Amino acid sequence: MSDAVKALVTATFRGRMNVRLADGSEVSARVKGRRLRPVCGDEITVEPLRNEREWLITAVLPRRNRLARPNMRGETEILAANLTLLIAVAADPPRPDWFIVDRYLCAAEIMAIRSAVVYNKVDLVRDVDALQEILEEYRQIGYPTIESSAQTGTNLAAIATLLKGETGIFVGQSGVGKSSIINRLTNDSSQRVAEVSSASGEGRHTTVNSSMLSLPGGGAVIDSPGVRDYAPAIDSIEKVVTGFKEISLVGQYCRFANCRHLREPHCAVKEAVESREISARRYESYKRLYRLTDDLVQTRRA
Ligand SMILES: Nc1nc2c(ncn2[C@@H]2O[C@H](COP(=O)(O)OP(=O)(O)O)[C@@H](O)[C@H]2O)c(=O)[nH]1
Ligand SMILES: [Mg+2]
Ligand SMILES: [Zn+2]
Repeated sequence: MSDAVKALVTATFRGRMNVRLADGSEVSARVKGRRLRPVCGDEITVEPLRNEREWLITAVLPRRNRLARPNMRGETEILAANLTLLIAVAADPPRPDWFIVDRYLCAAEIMAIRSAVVYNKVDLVRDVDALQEILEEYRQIGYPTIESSAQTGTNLAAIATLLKGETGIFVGQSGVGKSSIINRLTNDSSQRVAEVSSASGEGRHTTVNSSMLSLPGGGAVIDSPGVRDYAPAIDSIEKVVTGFKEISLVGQYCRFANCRHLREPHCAVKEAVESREISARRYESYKRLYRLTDDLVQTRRA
C-alpha cells in the first residue's frame, strides 16, 4: 500500500526539488530513479520517507504543456510545465534583442497559452518614439504590452493584474529585470529563497534552475534564471508558421495552402509586409526562425 499524495513542484535544484503539498506546506523532495525529470509547475505524486525529512517523488502526472529551450550543452531542457501565461521581458540595457522576444511569443502560441510583452526599465528610456513603434507592433497583433520599472514601481500593479489566477513565467535576456520585478511583486521572496536554501541543506549560492512564487493577489509566477540568453527550441517548421499569429492569419489568403511565405508567388504575407500591415521586423524574425528551425530539422534527420 502506498502513501502517495499529489503535490506541485515549486523549485528545482541539482537533484532536489521543493514541492507544495495539498495543505500548502512546502517540503524538500528527491526523485525516485533516474528516469523521472520533474520541472517547475509539474504535478507529481510524492511519498513521505520514513525517518527522513525529505519526500520521494514517485511519478510525474501528464503535462498540459511545457516550455523547452536548449541548454549550454545543446540538449533540450524543459524549463517549466503546465503554464497558462508567458511574459516576455525586454529592457535597455541590455541591448534589446527583439528576436528573442519573438521566439518566446512563438513558443507561447505553439503551447496555446496567453502571452504578453513587458518593457522594463522604462525609467531609463531615452528614445520614446522608437520604443513606442515596436510596442505598437505587438499591440496591433493583440499582445498586451506593459511598460514597467522595478526601480520606481511603475505599472507593477498592471503586471500583478495580468498574473491574477495564472501560472505565468518570466522569460527574456538576462539583466532585463525579471527577478527584480518578481521580487517586488512577491514581497516575501527573499525570505523564501533563504528557506529554500536551508531546507535543501545547500548553500546560499545553490543554482536554482527555476522557482515558482505565489503572488499576494493570486496566481503564481516562475522566474527563469540563466547566465546566457537562451531562446526556446521549436522542433518543426510548421510550428514556426503557426507561431507568428499575424502571419498565419494573413497566410490563409496565399495562393498555395502550404505557402511558407518566403519566395512563393501570390503570397498574401509578403503583400501585407509591403503594405505595412505586417511589421517588416516581425517578418524578418519569422524568416530567421524559419531558417534556424529548418537547419535544426535537417541536422536531426542527417
Ligand atoms: N533602472 C532600472 N534598473 C533595473 C530595473 N529593473 C531591474 N534593474 C536592474 O537591472 C539589473 C538586472 O536585474 P535582474 O532582476 O537581475 O535581471 P534578470 O536577469 O532579468 O533577472 C539589476 O542591477 C537591477 O537592479 C528597472 O526597472 N530600472
Ligand atoms: Mg534573474
Ligand atoms: Zn504566403
